[in-house]
Amino acid sequence: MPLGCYKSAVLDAGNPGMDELLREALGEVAEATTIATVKDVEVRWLGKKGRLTSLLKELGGLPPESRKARGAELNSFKQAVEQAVESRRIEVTRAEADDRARAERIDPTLPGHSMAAGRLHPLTRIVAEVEDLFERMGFHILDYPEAEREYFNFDGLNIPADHPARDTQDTFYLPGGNVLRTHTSPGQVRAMRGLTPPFRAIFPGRVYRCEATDASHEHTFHQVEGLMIDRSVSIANMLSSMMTLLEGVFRRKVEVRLRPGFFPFVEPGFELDLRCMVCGGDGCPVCKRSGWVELLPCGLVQPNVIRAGGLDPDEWEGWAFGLGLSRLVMMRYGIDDIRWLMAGDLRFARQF
Ligand code: FA5
Repeated sequence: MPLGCYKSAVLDAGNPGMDELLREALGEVAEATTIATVKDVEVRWLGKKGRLTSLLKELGGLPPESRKARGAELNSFKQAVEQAVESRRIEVTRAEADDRARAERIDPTLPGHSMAAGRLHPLTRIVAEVEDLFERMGFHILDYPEAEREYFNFDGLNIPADHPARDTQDTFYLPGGNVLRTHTSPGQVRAMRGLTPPFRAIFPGRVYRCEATDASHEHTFHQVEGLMIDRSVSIANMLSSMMTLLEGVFRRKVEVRLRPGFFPFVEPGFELDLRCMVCGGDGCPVCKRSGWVELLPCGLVQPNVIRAGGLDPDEWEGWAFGLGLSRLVMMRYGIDDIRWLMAGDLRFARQF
């Protein structure tokens, strides 16, 4: 039976007390605005200790002739309140769901949070370019340990035990006959032992030296070693590979100078210097006011090193270079202090 019928049935029963009560109950139901308050009203009227229950308890004390009519009246009252509570519960549940949906509404037209895009470190970029250049010239790209056996870092490279390069000022010694490699040259002996000649390879990597830092010196920096082993190699071929590298990185002709250089693992040895690109050759802290930057030592591989690599120096020759990659990056981007490269400063990295 619809609510209105119960209502009129009770209201029309001619009992002003019940009419009043029903109005009061329905008023409370209508005022409940949450599930919890609807429940409160239900308990207050229909619960075990509710007002209707106490009225029902009074039925037993009535004379039998009026008990039936009173019982029917209370029953109608009960049904009217129950139905009102149920309808109100449905309304309030819907209203609460609507409120929640409104509060949680997503507006897809609002601008999103912008994500900061990362950048490649300039060293990473140049390594990728150098690797690409040499790969196209048929070179292997190799990778060797940074924590290196003393043997490969020194002895195998014809650097005897009393050589100044072994001085503790230059080398970070590790336990068990190991060092943090001071250059990428240990890869020369490893490559000769690992590859079948003839071959050509480069090995880029991080190297460590226990030395004071300044605008062009770091304790941790990067080099790229180049090595070619064949039955007969030429200095001209070595120089042309190095110029291909430099002109590939700078995308133009560059000014260099070649002078003799001494390294126990090459003979003859050379130093290839680059006209300083930070000051244009006028002189600055990077080039130590000389206008030239030491960049690319090189030479023909010393026979003892070929031997350490397990090859016969009467049968095989080689050339090698050791590019100062960190300084190359400085020249390419005009960076006036090498210490920026490893500083981890985002203001620096964001410029590339
Ligand atoms: C060597 O390390 C040799 N292994 C290079 C070599 C390889 C010679 C093969 C012959 C044949 P040197 O110590 O000069 O050489 O370092 C090579 C280059 O690394 C330098 O020309 C310079 O560009 C760079 N370099 C050297 N020391 C530092 C440093 N502390 N900080 C930054 N760059 C450096």
